[in-house]
Amino acid sequence: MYCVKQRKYAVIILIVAMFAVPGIHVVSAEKIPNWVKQAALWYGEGKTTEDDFLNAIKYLIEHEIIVIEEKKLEKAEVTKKTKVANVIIPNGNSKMGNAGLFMPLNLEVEVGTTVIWINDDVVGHTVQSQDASGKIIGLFNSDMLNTGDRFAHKFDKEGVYKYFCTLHPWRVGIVTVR
Ligand SMILES: [Cu+2]
Repeated sequence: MYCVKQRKYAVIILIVAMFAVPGIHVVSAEKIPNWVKQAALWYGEGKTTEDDFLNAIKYLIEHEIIVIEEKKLEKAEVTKKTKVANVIIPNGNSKMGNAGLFMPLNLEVEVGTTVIWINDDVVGHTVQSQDASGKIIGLFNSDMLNTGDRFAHKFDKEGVYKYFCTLHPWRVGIVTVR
């Protein structure tokens, strides 16, 4: 008798707790099948096993009657996070000539991509955005990047973006955003 009472409380606490947790909510109470309600009731009365009761809750989650929003949020975050592309500033980038070009020289990305410049050279560089005539504009402008340093900029609009290094102004690169 005492045991049944305890189970009743346990069921009530469990159900209240489930609905109180942020991110978990019941889409429609009418969608809860009668056998699930019966399973909860029987479990409370000690007439069925814990497994049956847990299976009933599992059914509600699998059929999205109970929706756990955090799971969906995480998926959306992952999709956002994948839009990243790198430009390597390679060894020899400071020298004039065709060695040590930015890799890639013209990076093509989708709108919303975060571009990360990584200095792999033994000397420092900067990344400065330019207009078509070669003048520095304040769109994306790094500080001095020493070996191993990174600089990131997110591109939210289509366009062809030119940049160069103020220390080695012959060294230019392009980011094309589609
Ligand atoms: Cu440089």
